Amino acid sequence: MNRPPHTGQPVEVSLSPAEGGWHCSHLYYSWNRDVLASLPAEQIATGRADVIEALSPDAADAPLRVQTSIVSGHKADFGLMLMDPDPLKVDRIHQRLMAGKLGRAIVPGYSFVSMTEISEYVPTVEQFGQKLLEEGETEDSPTFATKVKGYADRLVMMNRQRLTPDLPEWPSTCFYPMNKKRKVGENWFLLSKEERNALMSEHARSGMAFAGKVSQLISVGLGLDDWEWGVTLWAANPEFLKDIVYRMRFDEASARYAEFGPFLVSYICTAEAMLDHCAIKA
Ligand code: 76R
Repeated sequence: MNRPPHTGQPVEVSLSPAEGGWHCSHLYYSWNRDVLASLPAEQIATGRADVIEALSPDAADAPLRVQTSIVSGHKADFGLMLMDPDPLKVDRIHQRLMAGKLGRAIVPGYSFVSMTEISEYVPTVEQFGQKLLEEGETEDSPTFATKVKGYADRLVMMNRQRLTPDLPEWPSTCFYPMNKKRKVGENWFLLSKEERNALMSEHARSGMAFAGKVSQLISVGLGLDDWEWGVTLWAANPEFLKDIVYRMRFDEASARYAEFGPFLVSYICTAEAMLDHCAIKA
């Protein structure tokens, strides 16, 4: 990329998040059946190959994460979740889809652009130790040191997973954008850090009750898109998606302060399986 001209202090120019995180796009598309019906059979056959190639997670220039899914309901026919340190690598998938032989039949629907990050509410090792002391542990007990060390080790893994996530193998996924309210009397951003910490800690506890059933990724849309956060959930069974979202409605952080955008539920598959499912055939 060309470096933009700048004046004053030289600044480091880079498109990759400085914290080591990734750009993340959630993209949703539908098929235009009128256009499909007008295409000659060989164009559909080569077009299918174009889509499969564009969405191949193994292609040399593919973003580091490429996930295709079949969307339930009328909001879209298929969805993509793409992640890479380079936002243009992510965007290129969209352009390749549109430039392929089926491009005219693919209708972009909803998109959400965000980045991975480590939330400011993840307890530090010190805060974790402090909490243990408040819960009755003593600093000289052998369990205290073991628990603190255990958390410090887990934290390294958890931070890596937040910034550069491995996508779970589970088949059901759900995405929705959300804001924290800024209303007179109910303004998340005017709460003290202590108040927000307490609410987020209640939130995290109810999330952890779903360990082994639901996995989540919170990506940030602040400054990048219309909503502040993107919530991606993966579940071993779609029923768990409803269960966790219902449960969290009762957390004060959600009940009082959360606002939600559209929900998109989908089922992860290969590009080929998505094309078959959508009956894209010559
Ligand atoms: O990152 C961590 O796992 C530490 C604890 C934690 C944080 C900091 C956590 C845990 N979340 C955090 C931050 Mn969450 N989360 C949501 C939603 O539908 C709703 O009501 C809200 C949407 C779900 C379903 C969910 C699930 N979380 C956040 C933030 C960022 C706030 C900020 O930075 O200002 C948002 C917007 C948010 C929303 N959360 C968990 C879960 C689950 C399942 C967990 C447990 C994680 C685990 O066990 O791995």
